[in-house]
Amino acid sequence: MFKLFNRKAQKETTKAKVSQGLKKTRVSLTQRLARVFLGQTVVDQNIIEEIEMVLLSADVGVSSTESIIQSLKDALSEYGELTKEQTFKVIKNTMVGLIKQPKHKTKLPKGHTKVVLVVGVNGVGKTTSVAKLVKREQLEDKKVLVAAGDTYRAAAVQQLRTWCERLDVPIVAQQDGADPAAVIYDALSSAKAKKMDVMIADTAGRLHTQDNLMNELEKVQRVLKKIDEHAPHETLIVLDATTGQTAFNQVKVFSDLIGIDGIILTKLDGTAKGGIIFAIQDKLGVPVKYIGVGEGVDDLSEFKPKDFVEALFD
Ligand SMILES: Nc1nc2c(ncn2[C@@H]2O[C@H](COP(=O)(O)OP(=O)(O)O)[C@@H](O)[C@H]2O)c(=O)[nH]1
Ligand SMILES: [Mg+2]
Repeated sequence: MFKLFNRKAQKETTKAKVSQGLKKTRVSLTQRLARVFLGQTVVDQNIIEEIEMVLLSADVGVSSTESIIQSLKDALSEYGELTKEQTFKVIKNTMVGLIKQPKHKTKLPKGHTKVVLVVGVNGVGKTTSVAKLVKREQLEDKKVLVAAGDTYRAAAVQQLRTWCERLDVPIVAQQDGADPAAVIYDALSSAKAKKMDVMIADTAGRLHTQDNLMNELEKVQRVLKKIDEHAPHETLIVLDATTGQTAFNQVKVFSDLIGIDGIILTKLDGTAKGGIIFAIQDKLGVPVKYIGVGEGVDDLSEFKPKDFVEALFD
């Protein structure tokens, strides 16, 4: 009962955090859209063009913007004129429709340890996201073990250790320069021996070359399969929403070489260009699974298109 209450309270908090985190994008988007309507109650062709500019400047992306504009044109020709409210409604509905929902994951058999591999370039928020994912699993009463797969920088293991101490979860780590595949392999063996529900592995974002990094991640995936042929069950790429277009190239490189199941889009709280989420879904076809809206462990939310769009406008 208490737990149920806790979870409900947690959901409310998360909702508020998402709304707070999207404030910059919301203010930019809605204020600029409202300005387009200043003194007018109906939409005509000129206004539609101005709306197009606002959407593009929020990084919604060319083809997503085109879809939204087409919906507005269709609605306009059907109804002759549109109020501001009707216009917002068309924009919101089209935005929700643009986002493909991830296909349902097959449930793991009971007693199986789920393996989650967190990848991405340096500084995007991988280690912080690992901590946030741990917290989410804990709220679901899952037992979690963390693997310190970023052995490239000394500070990386310490940063993860600090999080794990705070969250009170076991961590498997070795000295700097250790083979990440060996660390993560050990971590999964240990997680299985301890009957953990989930093992989450942090990884390095930079090596001497990109080829090195990809080879290393490939090796990690390969050795995990020696223990569980289906592992990793999820390879998630972390992207920094404030970096704009470069994020697209990162997904392309990682997904071509190691395969990606989903995206964690971080730092949405730090940008007015949260519209990038539409461009990502549209262009990459890789689902956004979580969004990061702050530096704390509670600042991660499952990405739900409808809630996201509501938060963008309300
Ligand atoms: N504002 C904000 N900062 C974040 C978020 N996620 C991570 N950070 C910060 O980004 C910086 C780099 O994060 P870190 O997890 O070390 O990145 P890594 O190099 O990919 O492991 C840290 O200062 C984090 O606190 C987020 O969603 N919002
Ligand atoms: Mg890190």
